[in-house]
Amino acid sequence: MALRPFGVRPERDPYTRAPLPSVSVALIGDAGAGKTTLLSALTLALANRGWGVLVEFYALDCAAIERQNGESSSLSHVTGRTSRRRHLWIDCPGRVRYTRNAYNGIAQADIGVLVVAADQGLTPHARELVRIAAHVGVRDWVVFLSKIDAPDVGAELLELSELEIREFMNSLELAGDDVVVLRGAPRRTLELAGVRRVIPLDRPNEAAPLWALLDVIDAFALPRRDDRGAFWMPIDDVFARYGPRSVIVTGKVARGGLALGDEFDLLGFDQSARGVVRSLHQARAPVERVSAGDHAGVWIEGRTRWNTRRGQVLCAPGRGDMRQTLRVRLRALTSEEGGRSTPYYIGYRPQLHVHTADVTATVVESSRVDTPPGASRQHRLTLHAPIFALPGQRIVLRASDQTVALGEIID
Ligand SMILES: Nc1nc2c(ncn2[C@@H]2O[C@H](COP(=O)(O)OP(=O)(O)OP(=O)(O)O)[C@@H](O)[C@H]2O)c(=O)[nH]1
Ligand SMILES: [Mg+2]
Repeated sequence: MALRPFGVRPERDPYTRAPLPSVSVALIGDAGAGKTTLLSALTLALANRGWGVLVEFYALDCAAIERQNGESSSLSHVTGRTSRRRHLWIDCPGRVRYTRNAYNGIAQADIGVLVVAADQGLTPHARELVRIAAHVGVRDWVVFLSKIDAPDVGAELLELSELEIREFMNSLELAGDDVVVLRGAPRRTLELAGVRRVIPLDRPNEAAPLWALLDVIDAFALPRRDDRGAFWMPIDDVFARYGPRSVIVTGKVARGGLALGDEFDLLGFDQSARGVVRSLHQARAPVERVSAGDHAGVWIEGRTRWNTRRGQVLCAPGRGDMRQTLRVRLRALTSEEGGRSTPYYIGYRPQLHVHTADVTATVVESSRVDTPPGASRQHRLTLHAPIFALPGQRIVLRASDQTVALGEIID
């Protein structure tokens, strides 16, 4: 039995109605760079063409803590479309203490938009986030220099910021010389739209950088998706719906597909349960099937928010196993790269991030006793809770709000 849908009506939603390929785009940058404002302005431009629904700034940063502090703390997902693609926009928080949430958004992204405030420049934390994203597989980038209307921002400063960004992207082998750098003032665009929320026709330049951003995103080659393999999807969020003993879990399908009526296993953090898909959603509208690359919502009966959490995965029945020890290959970051300035040793206990999971890990064996900044090592890690993990997956080790090392799972 499929349940009555919640949220938008699919026949009215520009995203679900369009039979177009979809990509997910993460907005990444330091706190106060203007990501949420840019996203709101983008939805304004799309809404003006009937290609999306306007999402106001305060609807993106809507949690009490976000309103109080004037900054994003959790992820926001917004959908829209152009004539060529459907877009899932992910607004990542920029504050250092929310890096865990930003990481979660990065793990779902195909394309990155690096937002840099013209009056702030490329900060160390923005560099850290780009480095992490590039490592976990976000290779297509656009840069948006925002707040060009701020006082003291002149042509010279813009040129300098642009140079610095290109140089940095080159250092990560992200084709910094060719990356498109756009300049705009999204807040001004929103202000000009006034209460009627229409960008004035006599100010075509206001929306130009927004359309240029969409053009660049549509010009990237479509990411390769593995539709054929065994299904698995990391859970990024859990919502209580339809009563106390059922939840909706959301996440981006990593591999394979899932349809109504299919069975699945839910694994991770000491939980292992089997379920049946009774209701599936995409962009809050009901669908019959989702496949690799789609951001999906799956209704699960018989579970609660207390035993279902981010970092667990859904996978094809019997096709996933949980791991409590991992062999990994990694490189410790230097302090210039935002890493530690001193070595760490066997017994070190950082936080391991893999897909949307994060779990405390202990280094129990290492190819050398010490791992100074910049060194490459193989480690055996024991995890404090078993999680679903696959060989070849990229990992990030973090501790005390620092990225300590980047690597991958050997087995
Ligand atoms: N002058 C000017 N200010 C802007 C512009 N865009 C955003 N701002 C201001 O910059 C501040 C931060 O903007 P946000 O969009 O919340 O920044 P954010 O990157 O989402 O920040 P976090 O959520 O904390 O990561 C707000 O006060 C905005 O009003 C712009 O184009 N021009
Ligand atoms: Mg924000």
